[in-house]
Amino acid sequence: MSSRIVVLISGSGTNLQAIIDACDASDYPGKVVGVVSNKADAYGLTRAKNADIETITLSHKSFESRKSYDQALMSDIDTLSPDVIVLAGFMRILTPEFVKHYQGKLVNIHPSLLPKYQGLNTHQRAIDAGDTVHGVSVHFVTAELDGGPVILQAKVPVFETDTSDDLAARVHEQEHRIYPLVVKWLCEKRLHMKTEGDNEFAVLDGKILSISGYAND
Ligand code: NHR
Ligand code: GAR
Repeated sequence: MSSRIVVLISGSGTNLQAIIDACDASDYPGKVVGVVSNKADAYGLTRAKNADIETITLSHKSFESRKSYDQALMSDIDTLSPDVIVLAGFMRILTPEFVKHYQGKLVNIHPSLLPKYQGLNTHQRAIDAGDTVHGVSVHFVTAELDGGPVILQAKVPVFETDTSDDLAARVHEQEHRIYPLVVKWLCEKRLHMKTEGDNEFAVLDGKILSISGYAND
């Protein structure tokens, strides 16, 4: 049975597009059944419409609190009966209640080699620090911002002449490769999040992944 994927976006949605494209393969174990944006002008909504995917726009600006916004977001998402929820450039921090509701089904792609550079502006921060290697991480979402267990990372070189945009473009190419792969593992139910006390782990095919995820070298 094909898994039902819901993608949350705030912007251009190139990762959404990579997942939509991957789902076109006849042997892909999931399909995108809905795209949810907190911004009405997100270009990703156009990508979804072009692919005949249902869209929902829910602006955080019409809510008094993060809690009430997330409650509305949850009920909208639940109308789509999702098996997998994918944050793809979704720019709102989610409440612990939201995260708990979708525990183990909710993943994010973050443009750094976590645990480095949690939060925003990651490419510029890597350049400013003089890093020669940068990259991207896919992780399970937990209440700790960008702190959930890493599933897969990809590395890119940083060149001396790089601007933040140069580096972002290089990282994006890798994002579009690794995100559809991780989503596939989730759809196939080969990937789980395991909780032991206060610690969480990513588990693939029954094996706990190292702190830098599957592609550890
Ligand atoms: N929510 C939880 N609970 N845990 C995570 O790991 C999350 C999350 C929500 C989003 C993506 C994340 C990233 O990959 C993400 C991970 C937004 C912000 C932020 O500061 C930080 C990290 C991420 C996404 N957002 C501001 C806010 O007040 C708004 C910024 C804006 O609108 O531009 O929510 O980097
Ligand atoms: C991606 O680079 C993703 O890693 C990053 O936003 C971009 C979204 O691009 N995510 C965050 O910074 C989350 N705070 P896209 O809209 O083209 O997929």
